[in-house]
This record gives sequence, structure tokens and C-alpha cells, in this order.
Amino acid sequence: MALNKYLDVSPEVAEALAAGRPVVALESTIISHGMPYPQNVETALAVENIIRENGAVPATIAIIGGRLKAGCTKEEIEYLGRTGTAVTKASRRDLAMLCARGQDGATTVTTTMIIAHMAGIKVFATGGIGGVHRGAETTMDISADLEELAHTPVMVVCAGAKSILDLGLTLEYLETHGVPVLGYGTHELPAFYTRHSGFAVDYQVDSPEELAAAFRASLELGFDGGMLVTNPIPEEYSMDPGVINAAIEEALRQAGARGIHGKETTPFLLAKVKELTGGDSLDSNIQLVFNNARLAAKTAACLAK
Ligand code: PSU
Ligand code: MN
Repeated sequence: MALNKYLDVSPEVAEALAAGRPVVALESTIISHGMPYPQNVETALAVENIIRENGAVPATIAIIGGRLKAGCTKEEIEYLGRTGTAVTKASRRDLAMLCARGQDGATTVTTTMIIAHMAGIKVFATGGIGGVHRGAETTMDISADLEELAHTPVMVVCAGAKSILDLGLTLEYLETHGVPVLGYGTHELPAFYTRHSGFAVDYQVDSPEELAAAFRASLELGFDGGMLVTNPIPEEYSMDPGVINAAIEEALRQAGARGIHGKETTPFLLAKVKELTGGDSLDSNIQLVFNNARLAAKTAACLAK
């Protein structure tokens, strides 16, 4: 298969894909923008190990020197983590410019899906996705992640979405665009740091085999959209809803007061919530990503059978 001229698939990932072995994509915005150095690099490398331990090959995705990387080296992950927010947060609209200029980009859920699909990777593990922001009825701030889920056939395993977003409107948007939202072992949409949101998902699914069967059917139907798997944070790492919601309300207030908008909104809110909740939210964040990596690897393994 002729691959895109801007795409570099790492030798390990290329070999696995050619042999039909399971591969799991990972995003890099979580590394450069989502966590502080050096925990970001430690976490990214630990996630890769978890994926290997669960029978799949990890493919950390990023844009380096204008090349779309499906599979980063340890050195590239270290570079993305150390450079941090100086790496452009790259959404769909940024890809062509970064390729044309030979620049770096940290991939969001959107661009990780795009590059994973170009490489032939079907399963992607992350922490949280973007969605419809609170107040979107006036700001029109809706993450490009939702649009990508509607159009790109990759299964995204996440821990739901943070309630910095309007979770109800996020589900409405996904419904309109035909994106199935599956709850892993739950009928309720998890809210990232907590297991409960009060909103129902479309289907409860209880095993990696069942997840793989669902995505296989979507592909065999010829659907070009993705599927969203929402995997609740393990109970022992979940946060007190009162604490987390107070931090979210305060972060939203500060974003409003400072007139934060556009692509800065999500990183600003995430950083504020983190600052207001101290190290606790970082620990929870790391653990839920590990949990998603395990499920994604097992699902990719079933899908490869
Ligand atoms: N939400 C989180 N953690 C994250 C992100 C969102 O809880 O790390 C990141 C992801 O990379 C996601 C992106 O794809 O932010 C969405 O940004 P925006 O809302 O600007 O589309
Ligand atoms: Mn936005």
C-alpha cells in the first residue's frame, strides 16, 4: 500500500502492521501540553510498556520537522516532553502548514486519529477527548475531535470527558454525527476524574472481545466514522466530585474573566484545574491513561485475530 508522502511509520510499527499484529496509537498533546515535565515523559514511556505487556505495539504519534510520525522513538518522546507547550498543539487545520514548513506539532485526538488512520492503525488510547464547551450556544466552541470521530474510522478509548465541557451537549453532537458511544462496564458516561456524570451512554459493553466485534462490524459496514469507548477511572483513583467540580467552576470563571478563547481554552482550563487540585489530579490522570492503554491493547489484540 502506498503510504502518504508526509508519513513516517516506525520500523517496529510497520512490521507489526504488515504482520497483522495489534498496534495502539497514542497522542502527544497529552505529553507536551497535558502534563508537566518529567512526569509527562515518564508517563508516556510507561503507557508504551503497558501496551506491550498487554500484547500490542505502541505507536506514539506526533509531527516532528514536518513529518507525520506513527511511532516515536524514546528520544522523540523525551524531546516532546521537554519542549512542552512550545510545541504547537496541532489540530486538523494545522497539519498542512506544519508539513509545508517542516515544523513540530503535538497531536490532539483529532490529528492522532488522522495519522493513525493513514498508517492503518485502528485503535487509539488517550485520557480525555475534547467536546462541546459550556456556553457553546454563544461561543460555538466545539472541539474538532467530535468532527473527526464522525469521519475517521478509528476506535478511541478514553475516560469520558471532563466536565469543563457540557457533557450533555457533547453526547447530543455525537448522536447527530452518528458516533456510537460505548461505556466499558457501565451504562453511564464517565467524567474523566470521576466515574459518574449522570448521562447515559448508547451501549454498555463488558469485554474487549465485544468492543472488537463492534468496531469490526462498523468497518465491515463500510462506515467511515469512529467509535468512542468510555472507560471509567478505576474506583481507587477516582476523585471527590465536590473537589473536582469546585476546581472546574473556578477554572471556568477565570477563563471567562481573562477572555480566553479558541485553541487556548482547553489547555487553560486543564492547567487551572490541575493547579487548583494540586498533585491529586495528576495522579488520577496518569492512572486513567494506564487503564485505557490496557483496554485498548486488549481490544486491538482481539481485533487482530
Ligand atoms: N481533554 C482532556 N485532556 C486532554 C485534552 C482534552 O481532558 O489532554 C486534549 C486532547 O489532546 C484533545 C484536545 O484532543 O485537548 C482537545 O482540544 P480542543 O478542545 O481545543 O479541541
Ligand atoms: Mn475549541
